[in-house]
Amino acid sequence: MKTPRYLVPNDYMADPAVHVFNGKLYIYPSHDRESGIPENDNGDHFDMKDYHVFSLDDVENGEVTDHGVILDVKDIPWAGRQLWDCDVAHKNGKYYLYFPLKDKNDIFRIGVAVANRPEGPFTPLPDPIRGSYSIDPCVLEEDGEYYMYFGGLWGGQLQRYRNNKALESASFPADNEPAIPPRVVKLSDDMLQFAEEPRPVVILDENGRPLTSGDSQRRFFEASWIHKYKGKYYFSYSTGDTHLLCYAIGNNPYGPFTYQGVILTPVVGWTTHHAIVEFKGKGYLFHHDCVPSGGKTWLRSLKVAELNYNPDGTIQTIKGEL
Ligand code: FUB
Repeated sequence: MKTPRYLVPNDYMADPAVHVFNGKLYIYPSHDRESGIPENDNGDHFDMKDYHVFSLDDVENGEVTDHGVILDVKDIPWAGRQLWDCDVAHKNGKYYLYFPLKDKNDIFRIGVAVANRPEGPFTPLPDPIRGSYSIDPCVLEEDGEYYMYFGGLWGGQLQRYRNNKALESASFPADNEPAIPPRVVKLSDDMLQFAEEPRPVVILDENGRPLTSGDSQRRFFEASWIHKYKGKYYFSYSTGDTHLLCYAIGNNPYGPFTYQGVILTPVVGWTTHHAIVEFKGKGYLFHHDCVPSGGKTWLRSLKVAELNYNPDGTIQTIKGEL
């Protein structure tokens, strides 16, 4: 694949989660829209109201099928506002859509909706997952167990929690202290709850020390994704205000993970967010940028580029279009 490809040129879609189900590639993005809400650090302008699912058989040239709306905020009983980045997992013939949404008190929780097919429609449960908080869930299946990674700073509210308890007020560590970690948690057998308390995902530097809060070029901000390559676990994420997609490698789903480098340099827009998938023997980076909307940070467009590894398992950095 010579140049990256826009996948849904007639609408604004972002934050792709991508999986191969029944030999087809399915994309579950956020559905951006013009809300008229002014841009702020809280992300209020990302006021999304539904999800679509897309499928394709050939990443490089194939037609992208839009299967339409699979979940609408008006059908979620506990909804306040803002459907952000979701993910989907498959177990025993059912598909589980995990989505972050603010509840009626404006607190992000993670909800679940269930379908019999990857194309949905998905039926939401009446309540969010007990003990869930913050944003950007992504799910790994490993030997019949499912692990959810989640979290996001600033508008994603992760700075409001310590040891899975809500703080009186948000708190950021000093620059030389360990950065706020994303979280990982095993899901219950029925896929509808956490099976344990969420644990911190520790990202270490080359000397085995946790990345610090002041290390804004490398520390976690949001957009967790996890994939496996040659027996290793690759945890990738966005650095938020420094606009990089980075990755770290570990030996098991709980980590720790050791920082390796940049996957994608900054793109047009503020957020950067992705999914990494192998399909028909090739690696791909699904992501978004704001080139088609002329740089409006809340109107993002889905894109795919080829992703390649070096012989030592490191990822070759892709240059974002600026
Ligand atoms: O789409 C809303 C938020 O923007 C996502 O949840 C973040 O990861 C960022 O892409």
